[in-house]
This record gives sequence, C-alpha cells and structure tokens, in this order.
Amino acid sequence: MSAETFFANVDKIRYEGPDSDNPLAFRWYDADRVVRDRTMAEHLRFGVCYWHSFAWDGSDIFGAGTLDRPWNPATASGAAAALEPMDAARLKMAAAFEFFEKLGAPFFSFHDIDIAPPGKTFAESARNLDEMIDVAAGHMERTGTNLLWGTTNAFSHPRFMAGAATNPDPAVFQYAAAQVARCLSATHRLGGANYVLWGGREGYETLLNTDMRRELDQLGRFLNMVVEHKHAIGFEGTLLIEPKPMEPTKHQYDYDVATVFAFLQRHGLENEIKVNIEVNHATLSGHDFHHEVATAVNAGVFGSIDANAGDDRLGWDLDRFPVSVEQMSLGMLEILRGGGFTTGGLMFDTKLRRQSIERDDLFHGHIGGMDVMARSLLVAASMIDELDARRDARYAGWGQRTDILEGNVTLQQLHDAQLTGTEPTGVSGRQEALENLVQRHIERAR
Ligand code: XUL
Ligand code: CO
Repeated sequence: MSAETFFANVDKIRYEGPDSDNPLAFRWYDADRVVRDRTMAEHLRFGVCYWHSFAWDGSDIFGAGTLDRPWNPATASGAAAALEPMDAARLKMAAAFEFFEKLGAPFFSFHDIDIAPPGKTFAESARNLDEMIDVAAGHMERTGTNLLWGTTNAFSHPRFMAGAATNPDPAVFQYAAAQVARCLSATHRLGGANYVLWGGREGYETLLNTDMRRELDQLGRFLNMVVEHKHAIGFEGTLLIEPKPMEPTKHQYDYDVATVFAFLQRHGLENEIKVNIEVNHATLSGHDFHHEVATAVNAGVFGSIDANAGDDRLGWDLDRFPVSVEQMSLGMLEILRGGGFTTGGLMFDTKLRRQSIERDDLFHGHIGGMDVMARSLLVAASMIDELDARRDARYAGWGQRTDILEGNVTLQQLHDAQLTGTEPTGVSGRQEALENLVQRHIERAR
C-alpha cells in the first residue's frame, strides 16, 4: 500500500529562479542559498500541516467535502473508504510523506487525531497513536522529514464542547490531561522540535454561566502539569501556546501574545512556555502580524509561526496560503530583529479553497507560500540594516540621558531641571519616507 503513488503528476520540486514560468518550481525558495548568517532552509524551517492538507475533505459548515483525497475514508473517492481505520491511517500517512518529500519541506506537524483514528476508549486511542507513531518514525527516517511540532486535538470531540482544561467538569480535565501526556510523549519519541497547545475551546460563550477566575486557574494548573511532564520525560523541545482571540468560542482566553504573556507570568510559566503566532489569528485579534512578533520578541517568548493569511473582507479564520510579500516582509523583519528561529519555524497551517479540488493544488498552495516567505526573507534581510540605523538615530538622545532609565534621577529633579531647561523641539518621524524605503526594497531585493 505504501508503494502507491498519490502525486504521480509531480516530480520533486526544484528551484529554477525568479524568471521561471514553471508553476511546479520554486522561483524564490533556494534552500541552500545563504542570506546573512544562514541558509534559506535554516532561516525559514518550513513545515506542512497534516490536518488541513491530509485530514480535511473540503467540507465547511454549509456543505460536504469536495476534495479528491483517495486516502481519506470521509471522501469515499478511493480505496480508503473500504479500509479498516488503521489501514486508512497508514494510507494517509504514505500520501503525506510522499508530498513532504516531493515538496522538499524539512518539517511537518500533526494533531494526535490527524494521524491515528480514535478508538472506543482512551486506551484504544492511545494504542492506535503509538502504532502510528512507529509508522511515522519509519517514514521520517526514510525521507529525512523532521517533526516541527505535535499537538493534541482537545476541541473537536463533543466531550470538549465546554473546553478541555477550562471545562466545568473535572472528568473532562482528566481526559484532556491524559491526551496531552500521551501526545507529548509521542512527540518526544519522534524528536519533535516543539509541542503546541492551542486552546481551541478554552474560553466561553457567555459569562452568565462562566466562572472566569476558576477557569483561568484550571488552565494555569493544567499548563504547569504539562511543563512538569515535559521535564519528567526529558522532552527538550519548546512548549508553545498558540494565541487566538475567538472562534470557535466567542472569547478565547489566549487572546493575543500580550494576554498570553501576562497569563504565563501570573502562573510562573514565562520561562517555560513561548508562543506560536499564527498570522490569521493576529489579524483576528485586531493586530498586525508584525506587531505580534515584536510583542513576543520583546517579552522573550517568541517561538514559532503558523504562516497563513486571512481575508480583509471576512472576519473569521480563513487559513489561506500567504500571498502578500509586503505583509510577510514586515513580519520577517521582526523575526530577524529577534535573532531568527531557534526551535520554531514557518508552519503552513493553511488550507486550500474548497474549489481547489485536485491533489496537485496542494503543491501550488505550498510552492506559492514558500516563495512568498522566501522572497519576504530577502526583502527583510535587505532592509533591516537601513531601518535599524534610522531607528537607532531616532533614539540617539538617550545616549546622553542614561541617568533616567538607570533610576538615578527623581521626578522632582527632572521638574527642577526643566524650570531652567530649554523647550524640546520635535524631529520628523519620516513615516512616509520609511514606507517608500520598504517599497524600494520590495522592488529590488533579489
Ligand atoms: C486553529 C489552529 C490550529 C492550531 C493547532 O485556528 O490554528 O490548527 O494551529 O491546533
Ligand atoms: Co494554527
């Protein structure tokens, strides 16, 4: 079964340069090209997600699945519909690794339920997961693909309708804890670089029935237990919370990076957990992507990125492949300012539009996304020194006033000095000139 080919029309995707017209080639992502201090592959650390690309059939809340996915029993378009769930899971995994290898993505990510079918009991689900982890280990070894992160789906099953860690029922808390313990261990076995916690339903629909203080304390205890487990099993990857303001709940507790950082500090977790910033979640929270990166870098909790995009006209999580070099260049600039990725990377938490029904569309989406991110890296690398010099010059006056921030002067002393001091005059912020500078680098960076 694993010898089957799902993407027979596509060979290994290669770099052909910006002048290529081949839609199945990279025009900007040249893995071994050195940009500043590292190769493009090392800067970008691309990952493909299992869920939207291999486990989703194209259904939405108004309609049934549309996608041609012969490995997915839900689509009934191929062999998988007649298979036992574990055999279907193996088929799906063969398709996924064929795709990772042909695309040349160094990493992938999964939820537990993406790769292993749920059993009738937790024990059976756990056995299924363990079995599929062994299968995944074989594919990883064979193809050289690595795991960027694993995560637990504690939001889809009806038991989680009122949350997982924040559920009013401790039995659900226990179930979620068991699931995270198992999936974190599985991630450890596969040498995962990170483990992500997205609080899909850790929020509320109405405050009329919600004890917010209690729920936040439950979440704090839950995450402390996850940290304890990480150390107990010797997992050396990074734990990441993925902020999102809403959807599916009306309000999600991990609203944005600043909210998550305050929560981490309150629960003594700020040195243990970082953030996985998703571009479309940033815009849903009313922030720019680059704002969220800068906030995380400043707080010392920058971890990883889910590289996708929303739509200005639609107020929900679209998970489109990134298409805007300007938007992504500003994000990449803040990533470079923060020193780049350590364990994190750019994970395509992206899904095709449901009319893009052919299997090969998965390649077009990812090739475009990788090229946009690679080009954005080039733009960011090309403009960072010029922008940083301008930014430093703007604050140059502080070089003479270290006494203030070092705490060697009082409010009264500043008052007394100002009585005889000169009146400050402003200097131009030069915003438009800087925006023109960004455009110049977008036009010229190659
Ligand atoms: C949901 C989302 C998730 C997380 C992992 O909006 O982004 O797929 O990335 O659970
Ligand atoms: Co995500």
